[in-house]
Amino acid sequence: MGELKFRAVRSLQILDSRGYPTLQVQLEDEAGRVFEASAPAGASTGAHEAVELRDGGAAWSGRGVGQAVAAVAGEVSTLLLSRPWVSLAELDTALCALDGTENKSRLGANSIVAVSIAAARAFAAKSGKPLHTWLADVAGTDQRMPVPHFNVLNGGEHAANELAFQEFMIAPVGAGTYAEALEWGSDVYHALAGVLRVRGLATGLGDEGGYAPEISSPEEALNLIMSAIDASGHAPGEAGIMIALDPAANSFFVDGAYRFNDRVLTPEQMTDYYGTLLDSYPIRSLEDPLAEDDAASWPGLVGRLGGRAQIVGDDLFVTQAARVREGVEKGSATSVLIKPNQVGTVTETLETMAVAAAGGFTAMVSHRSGETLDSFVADLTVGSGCGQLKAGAPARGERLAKYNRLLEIADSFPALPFGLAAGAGHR
Ligand code: 2PG
Ligand code: MG
Repeated sequence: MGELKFRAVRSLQILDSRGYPTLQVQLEDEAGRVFEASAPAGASTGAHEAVELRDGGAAWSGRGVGQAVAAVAGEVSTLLLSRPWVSLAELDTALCALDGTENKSRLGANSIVAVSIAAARAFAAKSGKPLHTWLADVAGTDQRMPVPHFNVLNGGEHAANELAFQEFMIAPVGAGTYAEALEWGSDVYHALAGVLRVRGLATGLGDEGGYAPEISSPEEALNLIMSAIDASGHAPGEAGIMIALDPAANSFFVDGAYRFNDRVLTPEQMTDYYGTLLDSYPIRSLEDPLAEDDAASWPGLVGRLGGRAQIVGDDLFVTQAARVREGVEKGSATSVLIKPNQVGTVTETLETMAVAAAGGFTAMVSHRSGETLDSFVADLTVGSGCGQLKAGAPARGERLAKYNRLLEIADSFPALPFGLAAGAGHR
C-alpha cells in the first residue's frame, strides 16, 4: 500500500463539551491532505488509565494543555516528519517509545491518542477506504452496525443530583436497523422529558446529555425510564428496548462498602441488590457494578449474574490488554469497555479488543464524558464489529457527532449487519 509521509504536524488547545481545555491535532500528508483528531477526557477515571498531560497552575483551573500542544508541535512532530511510515502499528510503537513511560505520562495520553487517531485517518485515506473499513482490515474483523446505548439519565460524577449510579442507558435491541434504533432512542429520550415534567422534576442535563433530575435512588431512575418507554409506545424487553447500567461503583465504594442512599452494602449484598434489579427490570448490561479496588469480588458477581446480564469492566480494565487477559483468566467480567484514550493508541486499542474476543469477552466501545466533535469511536465500533456503542444521549452536538456518523455509514453501506455480535446477547 506504500508508505505514508507527513509534511506538517499542527496542534492546538481547544475546549471540550464541559468547557475544559483539550487537544486538537492536524497531520498533513505529502499530498497536502489534512487529517484532524481531538482528545476526549473522562471525569470518572480509572486509577490505571494512561495519564493526560495537564499544565497545572492557576490558568484554566490547572487543566490547560499547553505542554501537550508543545510536545506535539515539538518532539512528536520531529518524529513524524523524520521518516516515512509503513503502518499505523509502526507509528504507534514509535510514539510509545518516544514517550518512554509505562503510562504515557511524559507526552500525555491526550497528545498521543489525538496523534494516533489522526494518523489512522491518514492511513485510511491513503488506502482509499473509509476509516471503519480500513480499521476492519487492520484488525481482521467483520464490520457490523452497533446497537446504540443511549445514556438518558445521568447521576454520579456526571450530574449534580444525589443519584449515586452514573449512567442509565436504553438499548433498542429489538430495532431492525441502526436508523430505527436511533429513532426509538430519540422517542424514549423525548418521552422521558415529558414524564419528568409531569412529575415536576427538572429536565436539566448532565454531562452526557441525559436528564439529571433531583432523584436519588436507582429504582426511581429505572421507574422513570420504564414510564418513558411505555409513553413512547415502544415495548420494554428483547423485542424492543432493554436497559443498561453503569453504576461506576468506584465512586460510592468507601471503606470496603458500597454506600448509596441509606444503604451500606458488602460486595455480596451489592451483588444481591443487582440480582433484585435484574428480577424487576429488563437490564441487559451492568458496567462497573463493583469497584476496581474490589477486584476480588468480581468473579463472584459474574458467577451469580453473568448468565443474566453482560458484566462490563471499564475502570477495572481501562482498555489495557494485560488487564483484560487477567480478567479473562479470573472470570472477572464477561465484557470490556473500550475507550482509546484509556490506553493511548489506536493500535493498542485494537490489541485489547483482540484479546477480549479471543477470551470470549464481548466489547462495547465508549465515548468519554468530556467530548469533542471527533467521531472516531463510531468508525471503531463498526470496524471492530463489536456491535455495541455508548456515546451518551441522542442529543447535544458532541454526542450526535458519533450517532450521526453511524447514520452516514449505514446510509453508505446498507448491507452491513446490525445488532449485537454473537456472544453479546446476554439479555
Ligand atoms: C464511563 C465514562 C463514559 P468518564 O464511566 O463509562 O460514559 O465516563 O468518561 O467520565 O470516565
Ligand atoms: Mg464507565
